[in-house]
Amino acid sequence: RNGMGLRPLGTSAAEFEQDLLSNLYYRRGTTVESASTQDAYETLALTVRDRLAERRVRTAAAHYAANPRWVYYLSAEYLLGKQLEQNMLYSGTDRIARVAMKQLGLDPDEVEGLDIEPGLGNGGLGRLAACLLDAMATLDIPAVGYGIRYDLGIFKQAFKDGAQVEKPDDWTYQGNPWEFPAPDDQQTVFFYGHTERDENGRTQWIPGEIVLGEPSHMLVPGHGTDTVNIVRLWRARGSESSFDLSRFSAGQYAEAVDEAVHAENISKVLYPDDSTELGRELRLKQQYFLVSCSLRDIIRRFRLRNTDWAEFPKKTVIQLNDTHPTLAIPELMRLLVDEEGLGWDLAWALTKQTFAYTCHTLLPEALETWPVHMFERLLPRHLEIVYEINERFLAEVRDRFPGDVDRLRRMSIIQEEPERRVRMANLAVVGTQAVNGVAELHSQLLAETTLRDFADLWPTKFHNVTNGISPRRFIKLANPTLSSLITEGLGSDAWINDLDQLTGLERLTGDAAFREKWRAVKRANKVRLGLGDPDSLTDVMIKRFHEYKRQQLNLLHIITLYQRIKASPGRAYAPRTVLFAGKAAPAYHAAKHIIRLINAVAAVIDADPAVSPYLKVVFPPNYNVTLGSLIIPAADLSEQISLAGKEASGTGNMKLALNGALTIGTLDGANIEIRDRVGADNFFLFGLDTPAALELRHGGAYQPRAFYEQDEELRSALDAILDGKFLGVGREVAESLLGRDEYLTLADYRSYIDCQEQVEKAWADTEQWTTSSILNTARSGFFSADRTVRDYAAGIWHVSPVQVTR
Ligand code: 26M
Repeated sequence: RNGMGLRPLGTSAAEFEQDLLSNLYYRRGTTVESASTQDAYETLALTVRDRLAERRVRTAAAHYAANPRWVYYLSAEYLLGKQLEQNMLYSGTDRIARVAMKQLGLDPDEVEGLDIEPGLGNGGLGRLAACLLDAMATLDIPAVGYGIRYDLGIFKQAFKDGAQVEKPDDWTYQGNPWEFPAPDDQQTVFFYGHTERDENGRTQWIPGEIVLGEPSHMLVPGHGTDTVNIVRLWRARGSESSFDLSRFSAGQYAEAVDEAVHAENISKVLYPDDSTELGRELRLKQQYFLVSCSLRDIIRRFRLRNTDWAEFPKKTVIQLNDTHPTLAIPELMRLLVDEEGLGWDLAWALTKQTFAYTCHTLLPEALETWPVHMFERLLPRHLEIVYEINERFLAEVRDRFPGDVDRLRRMSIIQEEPERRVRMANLAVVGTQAVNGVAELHSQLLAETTLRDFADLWPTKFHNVTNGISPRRFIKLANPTLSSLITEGLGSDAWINDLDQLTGLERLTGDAAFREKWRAVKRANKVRLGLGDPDSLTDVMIKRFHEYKRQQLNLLHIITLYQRIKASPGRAYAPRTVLFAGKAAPAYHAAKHIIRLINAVAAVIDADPAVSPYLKVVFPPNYNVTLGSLIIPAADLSEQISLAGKEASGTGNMKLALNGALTIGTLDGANIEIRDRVGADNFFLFGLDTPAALELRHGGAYQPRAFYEQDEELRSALDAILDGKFLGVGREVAESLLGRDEYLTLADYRSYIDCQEQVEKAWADTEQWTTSSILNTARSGFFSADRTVRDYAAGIWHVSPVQVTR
């Protein structure tokens, strides 16, 4: 019996089989003979989950006993990926579960196929949150992730006549076996209303709407440890008073639930934008809902073991994933000053010490600001607090830089012109003890450009923490055959939790048999993916569609190749499969035009027998963590071609390099660090660097037409689009490039085309290519999220592990 007085769950296939039968019977109310595949799936999930639940209970007990310093990760988005496979691996049941299912006559692949990915995020920022949770658990760091349980996740992408159409992602339609409801920890959230001062001069917020926050959590197990942390997600509910009994009694049934439905809209849907701020009130409401519920929960947990507010920052660090949860700063001030009665100065000192902020962008249009009038209507007390924070802050700036009004205007949390808005990034910098960018270049540019004034004022506040990825999900689970080969080559699987050990592969580059096996694995992964010729160069660009990422540059290369093949059909071209995958924000028309044009070019090439043996463009719809995990292991070439200075870090670049793809890329984000590590010989570099791009863009003299006129191949590619050669679509794309070309695509065209020729030459030398591929894997250990979390722990969080023992 274990510490809870329970019979421990078995570790053999026979015991697992018994537990499947028992769960099928008692938790689904059925038997193997009459079970549907859905019954079998839910039962398998519960049987796996049970094996983690015991670790979870022990983790909670160990954490309670230690009363440690906690990391609370606040994020509006999580892209956790499918849970079943991961939880089988982490609970050590992957093998026995499959044996047991076969024993019961169930098809494991069919049953596992019903597992659904929770798509509660847009892209890089949401997936990073999931990778950091994975690494924190693996490193035994006491942590809780807080987020929103959206009813509808990121939309499902389909193509109709080559154009993106969006469908709702009702991810819990069949239920969600991974979720633990926690109704006892429900919270109450206020909105609207007004403020009043009571007789003691204390401020009270009288709300105009009250909404309930209903928590549930999912398990976040560590790999190779007993730690199981949680991610707690909040769902909005109408409060009891929002049900209008008098209306119901009067027969107005729909009207009676109006208010409750309205409240529940808060967690209805994830906003599918990943860079432009729309300024919608419901989005602000979502942000405050997350913040209010999570802070109350954090304080509840603090109080289980502590009484003194002075201890709060010693026991708590709250990491803000971008500005989305920045309302937590004025909210903690409100709780401390209005509800707890602390003086402003003490409350402010505690607040600042508690928070840290990660910035994920440099794009000015991605910096969140909220109209003051909207902010004031929804959160009247928070606006007063923000004003007070701002006044005291500006006094400090005035002290340091007397007479510098322009600086005051730039640094103010309130933007005055052309309309009054609250600048969330300024609030986040002012209210935290540490600010970090997500790659070396990005952190440097933040301090020199976007947040320059703040770095002048507080130079030591600014940090870099280069992003990382979970080696468990992005190589062990995604690429099982390569993982086995690596384990065979290194003689142990310890590399999975200590990714620097991959350097041991370097010496195997000299082993012809190993290289042969390496190639065979890559080929088998292409066969598994099932798109395009497995012997062709598989050229992969997988990421959200955005003009700064420059999918259009890749497309211009494809058109150029197409035209070269058409012009000289006799030559021997190395077959290439170019794979795109990614979603565009539904309202981002320029990005959608690029998608439409890619699909048109793919169709034209497919229909042309002179070209199709050499060139194929594929665009599987609905890119998500699951599809990524299938594509990444099959890639030979990784396209990381953003305009230098625009991509904060990128993490797909790391996943692809780790899986042995060679990168063609600019000196942007983490590409620079990848190239530094894998070596310039194993990386295809092209394009303007950041200073050159800034000079060209802001020098004011950039004329995309000049590049068009000077470069015959470029002109011919754009003319083909303008002449309607690709089903008549995509003129908007060409016109935008010839008009403003915001992201200097035409300026980088020639350099990119020439670099792609180098790729083609390198591909022809199979053995050398394989060596480079192995070296990419061998030298990518730095990009483990375990290293990222260690960096946060040492430089920002100042937390240490808590061991969970038997
Ligand atoms: C904003 C307003 C309204 C609705 C949604 C948003 C929003 C949502 C997500 C804005 C930005 C969002 O994410 C940005 C993002 O994913 N940034 C990426 O972060 C990665 C992890 O740090 C980096 O690797 C990428 O370079 C960066 O683009």
